[in-house]
Amino acid sequence: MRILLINPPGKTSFISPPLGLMYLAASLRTAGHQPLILDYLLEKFDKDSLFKTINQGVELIGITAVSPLIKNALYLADLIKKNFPQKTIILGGPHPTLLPKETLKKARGVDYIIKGEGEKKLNLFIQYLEGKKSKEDLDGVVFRDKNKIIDLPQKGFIENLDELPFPARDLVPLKQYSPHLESRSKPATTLITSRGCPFHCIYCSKPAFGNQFRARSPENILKEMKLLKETRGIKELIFYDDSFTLDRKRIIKLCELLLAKNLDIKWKCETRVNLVDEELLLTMKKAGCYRIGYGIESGNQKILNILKKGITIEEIKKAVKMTKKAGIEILGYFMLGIPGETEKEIKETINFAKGLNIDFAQFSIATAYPGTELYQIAQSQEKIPNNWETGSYALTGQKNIISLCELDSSALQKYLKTAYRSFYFRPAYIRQKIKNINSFSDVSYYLKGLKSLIKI
Ligand code: B12
Ligand code: SF4
Repeated sequence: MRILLINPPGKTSFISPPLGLMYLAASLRTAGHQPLILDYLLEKFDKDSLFKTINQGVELIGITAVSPLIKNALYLADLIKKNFPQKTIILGGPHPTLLPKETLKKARGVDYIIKGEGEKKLNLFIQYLEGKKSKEDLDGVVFRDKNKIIDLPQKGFIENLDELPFPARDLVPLKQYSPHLESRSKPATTLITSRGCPFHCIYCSKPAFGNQFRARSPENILKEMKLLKETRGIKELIFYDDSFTLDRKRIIKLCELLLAKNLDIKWKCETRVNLVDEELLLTMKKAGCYRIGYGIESGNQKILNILKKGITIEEIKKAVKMTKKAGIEILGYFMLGIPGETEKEIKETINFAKGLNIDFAQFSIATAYPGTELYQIAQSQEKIPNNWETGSYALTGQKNIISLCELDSSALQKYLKTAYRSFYFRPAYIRQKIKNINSFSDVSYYLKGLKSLIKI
């Protein structure tokens, strides 16, 4: 079957290859189907060319949606349905997984929602369309039945991630993406090596992959890295795992393999401050890691506790010290405007960020995504207006934000700007960066990094 997978148009800070759709496509191909991908975050949306593609034998259309893009995803589904009423349209991804029934109620153009990890479920669903399976066999599918919405439970997660074929990167123009704050070496691309997270940060929506951590083996990761280097000349990799170092032994083993095979690829990752130690960081540095992003969030312990972040100010300081000692750059993520946060505590976070010895900082305004504990808190405090439309969630840097704290949204926006300016335009910071410049490529790296952050 010919299947078109679509990333809806919208705004984003960085345009990354759509790993979710590429994973789906790879599994579809293994099952003998012909998948195509249209990524409207990257390429300009053009109705005529979309219709032309659909007319070339496409039978099934799958659209992905994170919450900020749900409005656009539903618009696209309606548009396609109106023009191709006979085609089956499925919606998947984090937003419909979080709010399956509510989404399907609004989505006249959508026939089915598939919740959670899609690789196996989508193949099963196609077998159902082909008459090889019955409705009872379906997994995590939501559909209309007369006037009712039937929401079938998910039957579990994919236990062995090594079984999955590598993402179908050949279906997207890989070179055109710019995935993340400026890279040291080019070409760079992304990969993901684990799914699921056992922590409980109240702002996080992690429904697709659940609480149970599952990870690919070091050997399987090495195979993908090698393939990317040999077939595409990739020089840098960005790991998109939620907490890359959650299984310490796995990462040590991966680093040993990278060193033994002399892969010579630069890489960066994200993790939690309580999941690193000196030996691990030194090994990662030797194996090519040059930057770690830590979710630091706040400089105030009370706020970290409200967020249920499960880390302490001391752990943050210790991780920063060890990481710098290992020679690895640090990108700190911070959040402003948490419920219960005062103006004084927002200033404390900004000053904390400046006082830490970190190389980059990214500040965001706390956003309550549906399905999260933060959303429930915001709702109980009547911070979410009744007429708030699905899809108007704040993207970093957008103006239509809802303040969840005591400040109003324009004051919060002002603090966001202050945070960036006072972090990046400090004389001490500028002096430090100039001292680190060893070549023209270093100048270009810092300038481009700064430019992409200021755009946020
Ligand atoms: C890397 C990343 C980014 C990157 C790159 C995004 C990208 N295009 O790949 C950047 C930094 C740009 C980013 C930005 C944002 N992100 Co982000 N991001 C992630 C992260 C860490 C990994 C994404 C990924 O590659 N996953 C791996 C793939 C395999 O998973 P997947 O895409 O979910 O796809 C699987 C299933 O969802 C499902 N599926 C997906 N689509 C479809 C479609 C069909 C038809 C079917 C059947 C199934 C299906 O099957 C796939 C395979 O199993 C996730 C967290 C996570 N662990 O997933 C957050 C996450 C997706 N991001 C999130 C958020 C909130 C954002 C921002 C809004 C942040 C902000 N305030 O600016 C923006 C939105 C940008 C945008 N317009 O899209 C939330 C989304 C929550 C929500 N309610 O939608 C997540 C879940 C983080 C979290 N835990 O809260 N993000
Ligand atoms: S923010 Fe990160 S550590 Fe916290 S629950 Fe989400 S994925 Fe896990």
